[in-house]
Amino acid sequence: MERIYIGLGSNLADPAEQLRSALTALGQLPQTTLAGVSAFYQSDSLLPGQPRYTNAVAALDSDLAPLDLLDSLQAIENDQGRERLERWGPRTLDLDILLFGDRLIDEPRLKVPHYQLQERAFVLYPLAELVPEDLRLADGRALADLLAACPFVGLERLAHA
Ligand code: ROI
Repeated sequence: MERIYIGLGSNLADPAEQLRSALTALGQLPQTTLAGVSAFYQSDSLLPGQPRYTNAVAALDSDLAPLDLLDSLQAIENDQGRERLERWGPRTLDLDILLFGDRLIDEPRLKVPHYQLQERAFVLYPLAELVPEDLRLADGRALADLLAACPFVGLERLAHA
C-alpha cells in the first residue's frame, strides 16, 4: 500500500462538478481508497484565452502499480468526456500523478514527482493541505521550500469540495 497524491483540474462543463465526479471515480478504483481531498481552488489558466480552472488534490492509498493507476486515471478522464484535441488545450478533466509513495519514476509515459509541481501554485497549495508539514519529495526537495518559492498569487480557495 502506498500513499499517492493526484492533481485534479478542469476548466470546462461545470469544473467543480467534474472534480466531484472524478473523486467518486477515484474512490471506486480497485485496491484503492480515497484518503483525503483538499479544498477546491480557482485560478486563471497559465495559457491565455482559456476559461478559469478549478483544481484540487486527492490522497489515495493504493496497491495499484504506477502505470496501472495511470491507465485508470486516463480511463476516468475519457469517461468524463476529455477530448485530446490539442496539447495544453481546455479540458473537462485532467488527472495527474503528483507523488507516488517515495518513488522516483522516469518512464516515457510517467515522470514522478510531476515535473511541473514546483511551478504550480494550484498544485502546491492544495497538496500542502494533505501532507505532513516536513514532507520531502522522493528527489529530496522539501515541500516547504517549493511553497516558499511559489507565491500564493491568483489562487482563490473555495469552500471544501
Ligand atoms: N492553469 C490552471 N490554473 N490550472 C490548470 O490545471 C492548468 N492546466 C493546464 C494549463 C493550460 C497549463 N493551465 C492551467 O494544462
